This record gives sequence, structure tokens and C-alpha cells, in this order.
Amino acid sequence: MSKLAALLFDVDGTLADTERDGHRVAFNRAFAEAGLDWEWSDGLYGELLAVTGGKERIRHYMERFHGGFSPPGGCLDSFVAGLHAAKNRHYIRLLEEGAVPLRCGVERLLRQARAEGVRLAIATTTSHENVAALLHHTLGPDAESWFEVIGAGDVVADKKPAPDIYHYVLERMRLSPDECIAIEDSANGVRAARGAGLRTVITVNEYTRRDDFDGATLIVDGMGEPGRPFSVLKGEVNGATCLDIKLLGRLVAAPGHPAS
Ligand code: XBP
Ligand code: MG
Repeated sequence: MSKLAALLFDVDGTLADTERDGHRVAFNRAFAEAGLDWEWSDGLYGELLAVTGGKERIRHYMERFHGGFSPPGGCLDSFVAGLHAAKNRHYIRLLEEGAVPLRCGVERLLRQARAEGVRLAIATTTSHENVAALLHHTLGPDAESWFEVIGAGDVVADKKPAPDIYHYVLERMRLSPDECIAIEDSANGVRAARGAGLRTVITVNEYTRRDDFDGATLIVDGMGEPGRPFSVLKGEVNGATCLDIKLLGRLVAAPGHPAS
């Protein structure tokens, strides 16, 4: 029987609705600034999220919708890199303006974990700069230091759904997967976490509600708050009304380690 040692958080879609209200809006601003008439609607962006990584997503979109496009200057790599850098500039400005709040229950759970000695880490596909800005503008200037490891973006060769970023975080924390829980929001996220042998809790959002979460230990519609209970879509919560350390501790202690 294992004791809960650490929570490993995904970022986009899990800590906040950064995809809908942050990255998507910022991509569109970058496209307009570059003189492109590309517009990623809410619905289209939901489909494009199947591809993880902003640079990878731009390339996929170009191949699918603008096959004959030739970039100004002729070099596709630098064109995509420039668009992506502009997107990140707009994204950080949106965070500074407070356009992307944390999802319900996130701050409560982080503070409770810290108070109870449960270690924290991040395992994400986005960049360290984007994670730091989100934490700073939602939780305050010291919040980055709450996380022992921030596994982000291009530090690993393969992005989610590959398990690399979770392996990276577990190695640095010197923890085995059966002492930890990954908290994710998407099919790509659960595949990555399960691939590293982690129990996974899913908090769905509007983009991911219909994803295939095969292998998840618990699926809820959000973390909930004491006065704003979550809805359980799959799994056993023994009367709990929100995601807290007691419930997560019970999930880790339950028999049957879900090795991938
Ligand atoms: C989600 C992603 C990211 C973001 C954009 O990552 O796939 O690509 O959409 O970020 P996660 P970048 O859910 O693992 O946090 O443009 O920096 O890639
Ligand atoms: Mg996510």
C-alpha cells in the first residue's frame, strides 16, 4: 500500500482554461499581426488540440487547410517559429491582463497539498515561461517555487501522448509512479501519464469532455470546492464532494497498481 508523496499537474486545460481563453486567442492575434486571414474558432481549435505543442499545431493546420502555402522568406521552420513566438507574446499579455483565471478548486488543492507535505510538480507540453507567467498572475510571484520540478515543453524529445515528460519529472523527484497521482484534462494527457505508470485523475473541460480516458482512475467535471461539489463521471469517491488530499490519498492506497 502506497502513501501519497506527490501530485503531478498538467497545465493547459487542467490548472486553467488556457487553451480556449489564452492560447487560442493568442494564436489568432499572431495570425492577424502576420497578415494572415487564418482564424481558429472555438470548434476548430477543439479539433486541433489533438496535436500537442503550439509549433506542431501550426504545422498540422497548414498541411491540412493551406497545403499550397509558401511562407514569406521561404523558410517554413523560421516562419512557424516566428508565429509561435508572437503567439506566446500575446499569450503572456493575456495572462498579465488577468484574462485566464484558475479553474475552480485548483488553488485550494495546491494550498492543501503544501500544508500537508504533499510534493508538487508540473508535467506539461507548453514552455516554462508560459507556466511561470500563469502561476505568477494567478497565484502570486512566489508560486513557481511551490513546484519542486517544472517539466515543460521541449526539454524532452517527444511531447504528450508520449510518457517522456512524466518520466523526466519522476526521475528528478526520485519518486516511483505508485506514490504519485497525475492530474490531467485530456486523452493525450492520460496516455502520457499512464505510459509512465501513473494513476491519473481527469478533470474534463468543454474541449475534452468526449475524449477517450481509457485507464483513468477517476474522472470528474472539475476539482470542486466544499460548497460547489464536483460531478463524478467515472470512479469511486466514497462520498467526497471535491478533489482533496484525503480522496487522492485513498486512490494511491487502493490495491492494484496500474502499471502501463
Ligand atoms: C497543451 C498543449 C500546448 C498548448 C500550447 O499542453 O498542447 O501545446 O496548447 O502551448 P498541456 P505551446 O496540456 O500538456 O499543458 O504553444 O507552448 O506549445
Ligand atoms: Mg492539458
